[in-house]
Amino acid sequence: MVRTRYGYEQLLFRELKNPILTAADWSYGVNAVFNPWATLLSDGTTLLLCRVEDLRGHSHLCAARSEDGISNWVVDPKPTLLPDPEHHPEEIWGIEDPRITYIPELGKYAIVYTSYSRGGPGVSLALTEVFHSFERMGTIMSPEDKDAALLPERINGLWALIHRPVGSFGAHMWISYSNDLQHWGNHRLQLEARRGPWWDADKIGLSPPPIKTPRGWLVIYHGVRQTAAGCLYRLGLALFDLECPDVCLQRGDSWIFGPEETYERFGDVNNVVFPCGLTVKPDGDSIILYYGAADTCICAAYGSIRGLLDWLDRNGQTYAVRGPGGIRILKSSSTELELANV
Ligand code: BMA
Repeated sequence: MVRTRYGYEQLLFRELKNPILTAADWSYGVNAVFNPWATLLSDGTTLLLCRVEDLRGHSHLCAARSEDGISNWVVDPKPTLLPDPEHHPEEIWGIEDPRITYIPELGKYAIVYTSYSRGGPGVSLALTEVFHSFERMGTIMSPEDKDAALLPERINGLWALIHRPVGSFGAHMWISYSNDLQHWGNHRLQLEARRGPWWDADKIGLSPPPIKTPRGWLVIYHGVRQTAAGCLYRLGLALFDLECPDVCLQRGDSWIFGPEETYERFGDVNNVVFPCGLTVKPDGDSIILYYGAADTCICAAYGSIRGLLDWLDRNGQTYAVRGPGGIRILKSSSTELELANV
């Protein structure tokens, strides 16, 4: 077992060349590049769709491509997807943090992103086949809501969207269902932010789209701890049932990755690691996680799906189990978990 300098088990290993992309790699003037989504194209090229913050503070999305996923990036010479406030007023203050899912049934990628409206950040959807032209479907979740992604396949005949609305009872992860990708219902609380001093108290959100494994949907989520010195963004793990993704099977109590290196600790927003995408190697197990560091630059870290699942087995609490008779819920909320631990 490898331990980080803080003594906890290391599951994600930083690329030594981090940061792999910065604002200096863009041919037009930008303030910061961060929070990228990632995929491996059919020819093996890695494509990142990056959040790019311009010199007004508004964001758009821009693609960068690399043969090895680490170096020699070819960045689109102009923005790949700009806000379109004329037709979509909800994008007036920019578009941010894309989480993209390839949907085999449609033969298209579904880009779910934050659209920053005058009423706050909401969730929008666009479809694309090739990342050159985009079919916008508009807002699918009204503000305040973000950190959303689609599952790649229908669940019991319905599309499923994970998202993170903010309410007076905190910012928790929810899952909603739709039969046309436009109208959403059957809203269910999927994973609660914990409370008090927890690393994931008050505010959590999906990081990359869930990874489908034989044991369930593996979710890397971010937790936000508010401190007197500002927020700390760290990553944790949870596993959800394949057929009922609103049911959490396992969740880790501790974070698995947090800001440690200078490029994560200091930037426009200090102490942030924020992935929106990852690639899985042809072995089906090795991953490269792509994340924004300190809302300033883009970094990569290596891990393994098996390693993440093993860690959950050793360190996670079990919330529910699926047996021959169906799902048995053991604990229904993090609040009960807290009480059980007292
Ligand atoms: C979140 C999102 C991210 C950002 C993070 C830290 O709410 O807006 O885009 O990286 O805050 O500032």
